[in-house]
Amino acid sequence: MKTVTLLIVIALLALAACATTPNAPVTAPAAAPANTQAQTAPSAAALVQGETVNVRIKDFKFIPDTLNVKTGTTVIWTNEDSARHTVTSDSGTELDSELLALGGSYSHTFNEAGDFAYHCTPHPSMRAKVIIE
Ligand SMILES: [Cu+2]
Repeated sequence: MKTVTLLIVIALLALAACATTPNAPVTAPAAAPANTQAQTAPSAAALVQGETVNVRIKDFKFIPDTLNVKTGTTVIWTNEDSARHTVTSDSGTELDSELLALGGSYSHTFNEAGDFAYHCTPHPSMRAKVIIE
């Protein structure tokens, strides 16, 4: 009887060794992509929440030219033109960027509600506004 018990124990140990060995490589690669997804998910969620909104400057236009966002939103303007542009408040100093070269960007966080009309200093016909609710 002792021999049978020993054989069973050995067989179980062998099974356990076989069971864990193939499983280990399978779970390791599966965990890596899961971690990658977990890292990208929060940034995507932040964009959905509207905490950061992008405005493009392209073909001598602000796109969109009217932006409705909530208080606390950060707006990032990025110049896609080879011409230099600014983001400058029509009145007041809420928005006051440097001249933005191609690929340059300017960001501003709006902490108070209101309408913020702005323009481009070298091209006064470029007009747009941000409405903070
Ligand atoms: Cu301009």
